[in-house]
Amino acid sequence: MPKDFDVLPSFQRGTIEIPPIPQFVFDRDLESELAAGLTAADAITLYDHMLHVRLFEETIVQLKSGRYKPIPDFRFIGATHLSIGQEAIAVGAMAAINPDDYITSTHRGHGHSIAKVALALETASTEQLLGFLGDSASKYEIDEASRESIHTAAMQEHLFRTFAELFGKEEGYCRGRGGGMHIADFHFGHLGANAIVGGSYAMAAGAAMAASKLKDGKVCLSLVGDGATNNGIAHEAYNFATMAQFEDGCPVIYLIENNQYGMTGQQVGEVTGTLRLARRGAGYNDVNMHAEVVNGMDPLAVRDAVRRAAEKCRNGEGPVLLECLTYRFKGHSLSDNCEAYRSDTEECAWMDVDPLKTFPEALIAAGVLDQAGVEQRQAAAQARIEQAAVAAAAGTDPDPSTIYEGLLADSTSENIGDEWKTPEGELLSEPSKARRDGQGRILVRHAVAEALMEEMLRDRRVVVYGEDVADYGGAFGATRGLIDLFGRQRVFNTAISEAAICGTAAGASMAGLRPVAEIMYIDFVLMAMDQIGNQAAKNRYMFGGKATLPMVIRTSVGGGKGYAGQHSQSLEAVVTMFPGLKVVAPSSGYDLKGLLKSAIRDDNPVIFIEHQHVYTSKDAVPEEEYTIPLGEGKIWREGSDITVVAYSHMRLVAEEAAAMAEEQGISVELIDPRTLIPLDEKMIADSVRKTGHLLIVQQAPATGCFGEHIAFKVQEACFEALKRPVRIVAAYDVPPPMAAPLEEENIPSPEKVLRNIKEVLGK
Ligand SMILES: Cc1ncc(C[n+]2csc(CCOP(=O)(O)OP(=O)(O)O)c2C)c(N)n1
Ligand SMILES: [Mg+2]
Repeated sequence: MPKDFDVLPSFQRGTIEIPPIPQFVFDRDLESELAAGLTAADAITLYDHMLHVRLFEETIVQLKSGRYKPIPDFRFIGATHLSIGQEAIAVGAMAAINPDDYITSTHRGHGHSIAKVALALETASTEQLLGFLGDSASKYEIDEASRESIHTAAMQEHLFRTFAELFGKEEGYCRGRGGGMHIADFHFGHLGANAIVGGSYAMAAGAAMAASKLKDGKVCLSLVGDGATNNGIAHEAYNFATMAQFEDGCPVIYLIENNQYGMTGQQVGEVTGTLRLARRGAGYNDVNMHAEVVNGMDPLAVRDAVRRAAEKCRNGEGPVLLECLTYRFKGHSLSDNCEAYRSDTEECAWMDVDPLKTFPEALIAAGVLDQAGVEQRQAAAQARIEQAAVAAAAGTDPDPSTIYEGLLADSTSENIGDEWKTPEGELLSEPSKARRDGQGRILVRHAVAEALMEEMLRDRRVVVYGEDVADYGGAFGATRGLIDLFGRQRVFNTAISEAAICGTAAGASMAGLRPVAEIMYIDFVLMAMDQIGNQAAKNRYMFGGKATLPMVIRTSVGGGKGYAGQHSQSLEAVVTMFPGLKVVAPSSGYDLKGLLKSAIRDDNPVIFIEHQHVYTSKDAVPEEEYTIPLGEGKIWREGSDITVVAYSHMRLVAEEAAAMAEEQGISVELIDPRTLIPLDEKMIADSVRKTGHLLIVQQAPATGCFGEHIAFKVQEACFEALKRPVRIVAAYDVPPPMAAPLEEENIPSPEKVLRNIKEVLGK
């Protein structure tokens, strides 16, 4: 597919001109904002919600100390990362976006969460308010005819759910699974707070990308700390979001809450080389990501900046980078009293510009409220907070028997019918399937492309991206041809940026796309482990079973090609260890196509492990529609003496060994689990009950491997059926070596498998 421009040699002398980055452009005060259209009621709303955030967190201070009088016996556990001092950002920003816009938040996110929902409730319709309240509506005395009455109840319920989450209660936003550092609320686009510093950077870009591709007009506001901006994922996400090929921009606003410190490391003068983090925007595109520096102690300035940013994003000019200067008045958490690393002078100077001091002063100066009015707002907010805290403390403790609830979605996109079908008019060429040989066989890598093509035709939410997957068709040709059919909107290259690839897939999947991302070699998933293990795997459970992540990460395993330590590993055990992921490792073209289609339709994150030796083999693959359910193994060969379990390429190796064994009078039952998670434990155990012997064959090294898990599950299920110890044929506990004799020794061969079959049988 032709690109818009060629990269021609050009060696013109000159300088790179970087446009200036504006600072503190907002030059209005409350009075001029009122004159320009802000209503007095809106101004009071800003104040009210800043109060809610402040008083909520001051309550936590008291709860932690055990001196909160309304619930004196309550024992508060969990993290205490308070944002006292930073309220102007949370409230100013949320007042500037739409109720259904997305946000991502941080470990210091109570304010974001309180403000996001509170501001959304302000403009929500009666129907939306009732929808938000759900069954909880019955707890409140509501006059159904009065929106105000319903709104009051919804706001109270919101504060209650927030406390309840912090208290680990079933009624909490995430059913007590997430706690204060992992609050999310999917009614109003809160995609989750993140306790991994920088952890949501890529997910925010992914959610924004989804909004852009689905053309739903949403933006994603991603709140990040100053400390987070130095993490690798920040840079990968900035680059991802600014890719020139996103012609409609990527509607993400990165709002850095620069409270001057990471935990204790100081941004200016210590852990970075720059005075302003907004300057980093200059590194990513020629408009500096529209970066600017904002007074984060002024809710009106933040509101103004985020408004302009959101408008830019909606106009297709995103992303935007805002640095809001602020300060946390408390320590990093309540176990930090700040003495070790900051001065009284500094603290006092910032407290002078405390928004909870300056904003009510401005309200009084502008005649919006008088002193009594301010005090009345404070007292009313305090009463709401107290009522919510007391009610939440009396909430329901989760029943331990529900511990698995919310881990995996049991839904798929199986029954979507034609709703999301790709319209023919959107196709750039005629869809065609791979040409079969006389036995109906195709190369396995063609089976990958065929599965992708079929699923992309069936569902326009399926997008394919990764390194080199577009014009080139992927390092192994598995995506070749897709771009000619679907265009660059749905098949696109990314930078070499594994964490961004996986993290954006997670974010995009939470925002309505069904991404299929490619990681060239499984060795490189280690670059993306936070995104896979801490984000994609956990988001559903941590957020109380409310998030759905229909995403697939396809990756390949090498080995046997002399590529050595970093291109030949079998790292399946690195991904099977995270509850919340499904893991598939097919060994034939037929299985691969059917399983990949199921993986794409599954509503859970699936790691789909292909094998480079399998790609180049041929297999009979029907052209007709079929899928294979995840979690079902396959018996490749029935036998009675020994069960051999092998997956991915090792199934083919084991097959050869089984054929040799048969010639020697040994009957092998060969099982390919196909899906590692969930594992078809029953099929394996039933077989072992029949044969009494088990050999597991894998390409990965022995220690800490997935084979050990299979062995454990078998002894758990049918120890009594085992006549001899289980054995695992594995690679040695070394990084894959390059030299051919070493590599051949390292990867299990049919001969080695046969030898082990005989040894297990005592022959
Ligand atoms: C990847 C990672 N490294 C370290 C930590 C420990 N930690 C938690 S919060 C924090 C400071 C984060 O600083 P910043 O991004 O500025 O946010 P702030 O706490 O100032 O709001 C650190 C180091 C973590 N949670 N995640
Ligand atoms: Mg900070």
